[in-house]
Amino acid sequence: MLKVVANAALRLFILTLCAGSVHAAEVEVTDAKLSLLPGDLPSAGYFNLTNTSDAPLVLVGAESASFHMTELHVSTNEDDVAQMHAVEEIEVAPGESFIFAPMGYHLMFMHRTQVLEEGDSVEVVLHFKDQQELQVPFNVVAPGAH
Ligand SMILES: [Cu+2]
Repeated sequence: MLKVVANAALRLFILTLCAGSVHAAEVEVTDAKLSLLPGDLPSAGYFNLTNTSDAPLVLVGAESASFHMTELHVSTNEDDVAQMHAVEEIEVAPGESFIFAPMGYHLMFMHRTQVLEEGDSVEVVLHFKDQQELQVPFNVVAPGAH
C-alpha cells in the first residue's frame, strides 16, 4: 500500500515539474517544442510520442487556444520539391515511439490568436481515437533550436 502511494506521488511530481514533458497512464510525450516563425507564418510542433499501453495508440488531431487552426502534417521531398501534406491520423504500436521532427511529421499551427515569443509555453491538446485527449505544454523556441 505504501509503495502504491509513493508511486502516485512520484508521477504527480513528474507531471508538475517537468516542462515540455507529460506522463499520462498510457501515453508519454517528451521534448515538446514549438518552432516559432516571424509574423503570422505557420509554426511547427515537434515532440516524441510513446505508446506505453498494450493497445495501438491513434493520434487523430490537435488543437491549441493560441492558434486558430492546428493540423497533422508530413513533409515530403519528391523530385527535389519540398511539400507538406495533411495527415488524417498517426498510429503508434504498443511500446513504440513516434518522433515528430523537422523534414518529417509535425504539428502545423496556423494563425495565432495571441502574441507569442521564445520562452513562452503553449498549451496543446492532443486528440486520440476513442475521445481520449492529453494536454501538453510546448516550449516556444527559435527555428532550428534543438
Ligand atoms: Cu506543415
